[in-house]
Amino acid sequence: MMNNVYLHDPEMTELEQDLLKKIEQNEAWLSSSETLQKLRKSKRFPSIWCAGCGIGIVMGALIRAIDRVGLKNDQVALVSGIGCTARMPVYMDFNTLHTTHGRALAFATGLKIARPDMEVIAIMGDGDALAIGGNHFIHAARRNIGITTIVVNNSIYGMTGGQYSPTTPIDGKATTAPYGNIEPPFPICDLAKAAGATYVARSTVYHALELDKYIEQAIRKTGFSLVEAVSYCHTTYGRLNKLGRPVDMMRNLKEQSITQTAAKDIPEDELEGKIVRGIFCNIERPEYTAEYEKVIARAQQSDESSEARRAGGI
Ligand SMILES: Cc1ncc(C[n+]2csc(CCOP(=O)(O)OP(=O)(O)O)c2C)c(N)n1
Ligand code: SF4
Ligand SMILES: [Mg+2]
Repeated sequence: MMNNVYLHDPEMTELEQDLLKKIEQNEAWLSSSETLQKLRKSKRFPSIWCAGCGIGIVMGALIRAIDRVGLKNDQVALVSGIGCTARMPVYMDFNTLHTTHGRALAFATGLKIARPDMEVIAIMGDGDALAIGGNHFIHAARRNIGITTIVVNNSIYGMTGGQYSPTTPIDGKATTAPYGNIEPPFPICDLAKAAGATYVARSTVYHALELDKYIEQAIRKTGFSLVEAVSYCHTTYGRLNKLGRPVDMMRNLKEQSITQTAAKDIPEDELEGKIVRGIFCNIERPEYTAEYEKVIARAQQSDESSEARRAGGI
C-alpha cells in the first residue's frame, strides 16, 4: 500500500478525505489481487484506444469482476469480433478469440458447446452486436446459452470513423447521417430480455463500480447474460455532435442517467433521453448446453438399446 504517495492535508474537506481513503483502499486491493497481476500483457500497451475513451473502463470492470468470481485465467475465454471494443481481449491474458465482425456470439456458441465448463465471455460494440451480429444476438438469448455478453454501447461505429449504428439516437449526426439519424435506436436491454436472456443489466462507464457488480452477476449466471455498458466515442460521435471533450461526455453520462427505482415514478415521456441503470431481468430457464448434454445421453441410450436389440437378434 502506497500511503505516502498522497498527502494527508488537514485542510482537506470531508469529501476529499473520503475520496483519498477510497483511493488508498483500492490500491491495497489492487496490489493484493493476484489475478489482476496476471491479466495484462504489458507488451500490448499502450492500447489502440484514443486517450479518454471509455472502453478501458469497461475492461477494468471486467478484470475486477473476474477477479472477484475467482476464476483462473485458463478457465475464461474472451471472444470478440471487430471494432474498438472488440480489441479488448488483446490486452487480457485469457484464452482469447478475436474473430470476424458481428460473429463473436457465433464463435462463442461453438466454443461453449465444445467446452461448457469454460466461462465464455463475448465482448462487442453496438454495431458488432446489433447490426451485422443482430441475428446471433437474439438467437443466443433465445437459446439461453451460458455466455456472458458485454455490449459497449457508444452509439456509433467508432473504429471505422463514425457511421451510425442501431443505437445511434434519433437526430444524432454520423458520417452516414450528416443531417441527423432518422432510425429509432434498438433498446438493447429490452431486446435481450424479450429474446429470452436470463440476466440483463445496464450501467455506464461513469458508474464503474456498478459495472463491476453487474458483470460479476452476469458471470455467475448460468444462462445467457447481458450487460450493456453505456460509453461514448468523443472522436467520432462526440466530435460530429459537438458534445465536447471526454470529460464532458462522461459528465453527460452522470447527469443523464437515472436508477431504475427512481425511473419508476417518472412518466415515460419524461424519461426520453435518460439512461436508465439497473437489473432488468434475473430469472432461471434451462441452459442450452445442459439441455444438449441430455440429448447426447438420450441418443447414447437409444444407440445402446438398438445395439442390444441387434445383438439379441430382435
Ligand atoms: C464483415 C465486415 N463488415 C464491416 C467491417 C467494418 N467494420 C469494422 S468495425 C465496424 C463497426 C464497429 O462498430 P462497433 O461494433 O459499434 O464497435 P466500436 O468500434 O464502436 O467499439 C465495421 C463496420 C468489417 N470489418 N467486416
Ligand atoms: S474511435 Fe471512439 S470508440 Fe474507438 S477508441 Fe477512439 S474514442 Fe474509443
Ligand atoms: Mg460502437
